[in-house]
Amino acid sequence: MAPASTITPIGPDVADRYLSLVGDGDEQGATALVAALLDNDVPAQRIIVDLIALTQRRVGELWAANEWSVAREHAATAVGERALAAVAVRTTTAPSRGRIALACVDGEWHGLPARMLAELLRLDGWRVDYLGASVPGRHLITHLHQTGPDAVALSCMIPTRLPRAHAAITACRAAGVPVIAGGRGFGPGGRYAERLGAQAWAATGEEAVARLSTDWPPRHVIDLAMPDDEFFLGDEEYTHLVRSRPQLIATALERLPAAYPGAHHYDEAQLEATAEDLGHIADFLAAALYVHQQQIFTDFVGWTSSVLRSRGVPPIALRIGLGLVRDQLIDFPAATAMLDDALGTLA
Ligand code: B12
Repeated sequence: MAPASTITPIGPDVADRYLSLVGDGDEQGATALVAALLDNDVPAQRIIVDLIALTQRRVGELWAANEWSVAREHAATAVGERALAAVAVRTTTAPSRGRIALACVDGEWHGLPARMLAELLRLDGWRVDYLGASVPGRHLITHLHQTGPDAVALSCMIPTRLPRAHAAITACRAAGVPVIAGGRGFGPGGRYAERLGAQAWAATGEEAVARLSTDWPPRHVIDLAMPDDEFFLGDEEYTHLVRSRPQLIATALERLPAAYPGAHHYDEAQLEATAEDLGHIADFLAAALYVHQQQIFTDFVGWTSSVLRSRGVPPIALRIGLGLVRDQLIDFPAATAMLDDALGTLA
């Protein structure tokens, strides 16, 4: 293995070494590696995008494939945060552009992707107020009134947070601050971002940097304050599902042993995991109803079935879970159609 001081570009050898360091929870090794890259004139942006971010995605795959435990993923992510901080501390940039408030949507705990974006923007000369994970809408708005930024950058990594993203975007518009949205929660190609009223969307941190430096505020925005009927998305089915979530899960758990005899012997941890899975079904279904997009629910079911498969959970378990939720929603045609469609993809 090459000593840290001789490392130059970010090739597969460096990526493998960094992955093994984060997988080992080796904070000192990982920060020494990024410091060595900086010493060798590798640009900070490349370290963030090609090393830290790419590795995080690999960490996600390893977790999803059940090769890494949740604890190992958490430890690796914590090391990733430190490596990013090590890059930030070594690269000071005087602000030469405007000011951006960057926040994760309420209930969105993926703070690291947003933090990476914060550093990329800072390196490009923006003053960035990084507000962190799960920022309640009202606090975000207070911050806007206190600081008057040129943009809000809003991160949403999981679609279940889209209703909250909508509330935040609407409030930012009302406060007169344009929003650039990002993160995989906004769907492929950011298709839900515009639907929820964001002025712009970017797929990656680098795309956001390019967009904000060339076209901000976006030329096509006419009236930021427009509260539009078009943006009213939640309907009765969505509201019912959100309100009845606890009861829905409790009833499904009660009925589970009759539908799936193996559940008679579930221990406390298995019951807890099942309740969590049922909660995810309810949350993804609610998000799909909110933006009227079947795809959100179908993608979730496909993703869940592969995660469960890699953990040796029989495919029938997911079918049963979906069925137990469906049986309680008979008067809700949009929800049952979504569940039927997703059940069809499982068959
Ligand atoms: C680490 C991690 C966590 C950590 C986050 C800790 C932290 N401090 O960030 C914790 C443990 C909290 C977590 C929790 C969960 N997670 Co998680 N997590 C991840 C993981 C492994 C890495 C995230 C990351 O850092 N990615 C790296 C960045 C760089 O990814 P990126 O998308 O390319 O980011 C770029 C763009 O998205 C964009 N971007 C991001 N934000 C913004 C904002 C703006 C304005 C712009 C313009 C651009 C932009 O710029 C970024 C930089 O280029 C991902 C896997 C993955 N592929 O990302 C899963 C992942 C996102 N998680 C997932 C899931 C399911 C969950 C949980 C539901 C798990 C559970 N059972 O509880 C919870 C949900 C928690 C919540 N409510 O938020 C799934 C989501 C799947 C889906 N259906 O959408 C993923 C994809 C894992 C997987 N392989 O399936 N997670």
